[in-house]
Amino acid sequence: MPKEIKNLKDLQNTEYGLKKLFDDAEDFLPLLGTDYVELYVGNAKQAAHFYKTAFGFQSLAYAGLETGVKDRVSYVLKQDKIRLVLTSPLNKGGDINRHLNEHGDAAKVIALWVDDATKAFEETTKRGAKPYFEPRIEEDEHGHVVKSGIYTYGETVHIFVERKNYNGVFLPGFETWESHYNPPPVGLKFIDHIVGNVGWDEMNTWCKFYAEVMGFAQIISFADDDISTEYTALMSKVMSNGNGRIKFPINEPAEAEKKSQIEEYLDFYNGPGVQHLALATDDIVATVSAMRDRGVEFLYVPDTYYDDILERVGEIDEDINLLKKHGILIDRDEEGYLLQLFTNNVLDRPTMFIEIIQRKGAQSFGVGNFKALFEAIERQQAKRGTL
Ligand code: TYF
Ligand code: FE
Repeated sequence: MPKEIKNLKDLQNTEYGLKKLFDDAEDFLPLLGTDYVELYVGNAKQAAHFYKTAFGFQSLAYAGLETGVKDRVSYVLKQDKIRLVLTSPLNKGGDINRHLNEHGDAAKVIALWVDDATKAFEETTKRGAKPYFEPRIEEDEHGHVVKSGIYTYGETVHIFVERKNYNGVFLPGFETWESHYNPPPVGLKFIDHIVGNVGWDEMNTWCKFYAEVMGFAQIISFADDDISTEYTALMSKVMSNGNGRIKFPINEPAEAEKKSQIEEYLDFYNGPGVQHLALATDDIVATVSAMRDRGVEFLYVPDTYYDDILERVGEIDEDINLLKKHGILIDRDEEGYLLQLFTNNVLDRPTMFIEIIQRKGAQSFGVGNFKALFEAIERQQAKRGTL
């Protein structure tokens, strides 16, 4: 069992660094990376068009009536290492329709790339994970994959994907999606982290789940003194796997003068679920400016944020006026700095949004921006009448 680390300083401290933390014990759940994220949506064809046009994703694969799938349709999009699957039901009834009715469009699956999906299932279920489905082989003319699945918070699931014996375009059952419409990428590279919102007093339960069931360690904690009450009402802890490729911050609502943004999420989502996907770029100004041109709406940050910014973050490589023009936020920690900003909700319900992040050394999550960020979120909440 990994030790708990309370804050980022402890992480830098080699004694508690991630590597050291996991050296002692064999990692019982080695994860190679995020395999894909699957969203259940009301209209996958139109959602795919949106993620291509606005976010620069490329057409990759398709499954549906034309490929022999009768009950659902899935479009798979790709940008560098990020794969997004958009799935809609084709008939009435069934679990996807029920899920859509309950949660609206939603990130249902966070799929994790593993070497051994059978062992991943055994190791996690014997530590208490609730099974989603048992290990199974899926095959076509390009080879076979092994998949298994477990539940995490709410109705969200992790699917383990073992693809070492597969060389098809995505997964068995999918065909290459040839499209004549191919807007260029905007420079998104990989998934940096995926955040879950859980219910009142449930943060520690789910951090414990990631520690005990999945062998993750806590790398950061934002408690009341950092962020809640004065500005917004939430607490957050970041869980990471052993190689640091998978980072899952977990938020819970906290009591404050204003209604917690997490509570608003829970009300509209009807329970715990994915709050944001953070997508990494290595040129945030270019990425954000392309996304703005293509219709993506970002949270509005007032110009005053930039008044004393250089005193707070010190020397940075970027032109501060360009950052200001695009509303990009900056934060520094002991290791370096990071640049980030957040879209407005990308769904009809005020549930999920996307973060764009560029790390320049910093391995933290932008705590210095929380005041400006949460005030911006609260302005949106006020417009919705949910503050
Ligand atoms: O992932 C994070 O921790 C940052 C900050 O409701 C954040 O992106 C935390 C909570 C939240 C929105 C952003
Ligand atoms: Fe984030």
